[in-house]
Amino acid sequence: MTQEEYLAQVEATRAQRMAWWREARFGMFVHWGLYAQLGRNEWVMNRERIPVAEYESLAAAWKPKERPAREWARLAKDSGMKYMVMTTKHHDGFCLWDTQQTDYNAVRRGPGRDLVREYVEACHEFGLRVGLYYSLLDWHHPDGAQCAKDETARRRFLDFTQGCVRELMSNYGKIDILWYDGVWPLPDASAWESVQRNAMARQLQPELIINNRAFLEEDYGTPEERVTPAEQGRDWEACMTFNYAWGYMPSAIDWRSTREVISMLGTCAAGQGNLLLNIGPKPDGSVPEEAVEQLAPLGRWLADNGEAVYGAVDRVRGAMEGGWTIKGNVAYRWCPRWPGGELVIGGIRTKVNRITLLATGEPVQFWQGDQQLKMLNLPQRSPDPHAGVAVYKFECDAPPRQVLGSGYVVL
Ligand code: H79
Repeated sequence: MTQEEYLAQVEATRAQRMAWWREARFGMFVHWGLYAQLGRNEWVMNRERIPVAEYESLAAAWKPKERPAREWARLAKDSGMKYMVMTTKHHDGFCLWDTQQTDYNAVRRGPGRDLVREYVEACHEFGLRVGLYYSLLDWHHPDGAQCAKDETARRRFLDFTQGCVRELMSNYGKIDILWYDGVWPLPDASAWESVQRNAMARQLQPELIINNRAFLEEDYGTPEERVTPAEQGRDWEACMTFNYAWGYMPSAIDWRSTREVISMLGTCAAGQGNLLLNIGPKPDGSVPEEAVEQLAPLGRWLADNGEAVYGAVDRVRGAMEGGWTIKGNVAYRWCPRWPGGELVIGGIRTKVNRITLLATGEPVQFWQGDQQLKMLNLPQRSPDPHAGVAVYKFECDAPPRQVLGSGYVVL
């Protein structure tokens, strides 16, 4: 298959392949590997210049508990997440699956079992879509750096890379997402043989969704540690840490709050994107308590307010000011700051027929003038018991529009 044929096929099948993903909104990222034992982030081997042989000893020492992936998947499900993405190999090169490409893997070393298989089974058990993260960059493989300088090394390393991806796409049943990362040190898609590898992956997994981190734009963009929408028409997913570290790092003690995660979800839904929120499990696989603490109320909040979050949404930018998500003739007003008895909204240009509190369906009295809409007789305290973020559903006559601008001009 030529590159043109490949790209045409990817384009032609995208809408159908991405249908579930575009409605899912929220996924769990899991960074788990040897580095968890050091507890100083997933870049520790590079940042502390740990010799390969010394770092390798972590492989023999790693003894995770029984099937921690079930814990992650249960937590993801209860938190309102619809899919997961797990590191099968991070930049440190340790493979969490039963690979024939290297013996630096979880079956042959300390764990003595296939941690990717356990993860995939856990996703299935809890009804979650399955994503596999794979780092092209490899600090352990002898050709991982040499490949940039030596064609023989590059050939060996690419055979290794293609072999790894072939196994991941062949041995674990249906895989929903292939999440590449780390393109150092090769310069482009051609050097990484990305078209060949992705074409192979898609042949093995016809429904596969692939991210944009192997020098091909593929299915979606991946802003990291920022929630910035892509241009209209381009799918995107913000990958975000929970405590400003990807791998387990007990010293990283500032956790994003439930309310911050809700705010990120709002920005994603307003921009037709997804949120991939990370956890970095401990060496034994258990989830840091702080993550569970913030996710528990989030799950309850989503159970009440999911209609404003999941499913096909329209872009807010250009239609409304911030603080909304929209679907057709319906607008959802997110209220993280509670004003008390009356809420006044300016500049709504569409006739509003009905306003209800999304969580309960309880109608709200309101008055709509030309430039102002006043919601009346509201409670003094936020009616949302989970996170203090109430959502109101506005049913309108037409696709909602709000015009405020920076000046004060009565139109
Ligand atoms: O897997 C996570 C990161 O390890 C990986 N992508 C996410 C999903 C990633 N690889 N490279 N980068 C992110 C960009 C590189 C950032 C760096 Fe640094 C800045 C490398 C060195 C300085 C971050 C901060 C890592 C060490 C210090």
